[in-house]
Amino acid sequence: MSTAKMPPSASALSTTIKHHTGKLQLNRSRTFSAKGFGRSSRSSLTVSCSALEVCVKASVTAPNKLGDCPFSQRVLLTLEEKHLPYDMKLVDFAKKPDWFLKISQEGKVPVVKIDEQWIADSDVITQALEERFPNPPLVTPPEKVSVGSKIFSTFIGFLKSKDPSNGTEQALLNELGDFNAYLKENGPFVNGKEVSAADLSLGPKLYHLEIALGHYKNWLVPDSFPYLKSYMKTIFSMDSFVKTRALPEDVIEGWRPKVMG
Ligand SMILES: N[C@@H](CCC(=O)N[C@@H](CS)C(=O)NCC(=O)O)C(=O)O
Repeated sequence: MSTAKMPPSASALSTTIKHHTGKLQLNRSRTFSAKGFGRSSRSSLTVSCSALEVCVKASVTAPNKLGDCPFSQRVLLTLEEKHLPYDMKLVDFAKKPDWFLKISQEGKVPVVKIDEQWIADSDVITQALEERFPNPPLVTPPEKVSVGSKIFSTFIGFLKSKDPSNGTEQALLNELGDFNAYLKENGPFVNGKEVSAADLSLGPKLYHLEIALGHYKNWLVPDSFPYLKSYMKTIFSMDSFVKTRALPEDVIEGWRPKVMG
């Protein structure tokens, strides 16, 4: 976990984009609305609060735009779905600024400042956000957390493969088929009717899969997986997803070294 302090202003090599429409909800025994302090039935206190700082990858194809990191999008989706205001700091990966390398020792995004501490890794960040800002809850029950968890690695295996018959496509089809069958029985989301943390992790990965395999392998998710296709359509059209998604051109550029290498 990275815990260094960031200087007050962002470096010339980064851009800050503000998303301040949300309110923070802190866990309390009573609920008061912000206006007039009327009581409501929920166990939280709603207060306006300063924005959380989040470092993400900058676009390589368009100035001052979010880049192509699925782990960063997962964190941004969590912030959006929890209605938390945030300032997005775009990090230029071609020349990572010193202030960023001080707060992220591995030089990786995302990193988020929570309670004056910089936290790295989307697993750790989303867990910390859930604990610090529990409303609305996005928890996926432990027995469902690993659903679809092998899709991303099998997608990368297939994307990188040069030999069409080496089994990597079939490995991906097996994972996607299992997930399609799971959604048929348990969907429309991983935890049933409501979006939860598992969907916010899987959604950006499936977005990368669709764009990268479409571009580099002319490959589409088969029609024989209708529940998966419908899942992808639903997640990709959520307001929070549209607001936080990478440009397709950036996704394509981001995967190019893996495909060529
Ligand atoms: N396990 C980490 C992975 C983060 C990660 O790999 N981020 C990539 C961008 S998507 C990165 O920052 N790579 C550093 C680099 O390419 O220089 C997480 O879940 O946050």
